[in-house]
Amino acid sequence: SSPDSEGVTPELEKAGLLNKTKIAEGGRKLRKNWNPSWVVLVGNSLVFFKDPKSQNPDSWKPGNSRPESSVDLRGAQLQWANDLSSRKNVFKLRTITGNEFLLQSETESLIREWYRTIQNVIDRLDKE
Ligand code: I3S
Repeated sequence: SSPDSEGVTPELEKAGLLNKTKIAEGGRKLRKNWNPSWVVLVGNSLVFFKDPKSQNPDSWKPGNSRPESSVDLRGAQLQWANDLSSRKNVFKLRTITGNEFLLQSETESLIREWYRTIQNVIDRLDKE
């Protein structure tokens, strides 16, 4: 990877469109509000964008679109969560700070691929 102002540019692992809702903030339950989100997995973070103009693989780079929010995957937990929604193909991501998100796709292969890729990052961080 090429150097930037932070030292090293993190590696883009994956980007794509998923449905997202935040269901807890710091352990406190929130009301669901499903929305499409452009999701970018880069370095140790999952970054969410809501602006449709962000839907390109470079959106996370400095100076491009502003993210809606960003999740640190260190210490995070993933689990399938079909019990938490009437939607199919849903998993829950819980951060170490107690923020919880549901991510969903109509396409099973696609959500499985996201689950696997995020879990790989979490596992890598656990070993550091
Ligand atoms: O788990 P819930 O509370 O049944 O989730 C549904 C509701 O949050 C609903 O909103 P209101 O009750 O605020 O109108 C949402 O529109 C639904 O999408 C939620 O359920 P799903 O099954 O889509 O996750």
